[in-house]
Amino acid sequence: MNVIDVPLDGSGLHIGVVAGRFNDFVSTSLVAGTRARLTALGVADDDIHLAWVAGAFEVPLAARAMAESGRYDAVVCLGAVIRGETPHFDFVAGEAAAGIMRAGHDTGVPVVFGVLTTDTVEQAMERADVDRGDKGADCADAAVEMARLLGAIGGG
Ligand code: INI
Repeated sequence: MNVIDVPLDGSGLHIGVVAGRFNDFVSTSLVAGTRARLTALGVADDDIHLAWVAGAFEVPLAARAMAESGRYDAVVCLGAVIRGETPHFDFVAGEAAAGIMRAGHDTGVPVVFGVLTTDTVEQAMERADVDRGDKGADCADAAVEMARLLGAIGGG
């Protein structure tokens, strides 16, 4: 069996990041984790472009615009939808997830899902904290891996 093995090497890649301002104390931590890991993987800081949007509901549209622009090898979507604080949790979280998936599938550009969906603020902070869950870093890994993988397969 031939395994398509891709290096986790971000050098030369251009990465878009979209972050929801809602619950910004969580999103800021996610952005920090993503940026730090992208940098550690060799992505030039100038080649990381960050767009803030109002909330998770707006993330998919901005991510799609970035993906369609042709300027990015992958797009990372970040945000936090916290059940305890919203009666329309399911709509916001569900539409964000579906829209982010569609943005990737429709454009062929990897669009990575880093919108936290939790019951409490504490759970969100635990997952976003760069010294604990560091979900932002996981998303950076996924973005670089998917960009390299699509390149290796020939679809990117
Ligand atoms: N947006 C979030 O990113 N997280 C939330 O928890 C949230 N709550 O609680 O409602 C939220 N709402 C805003 C939404 O994403 C849109 O910005 C707003 O509805 C305007 O379209």
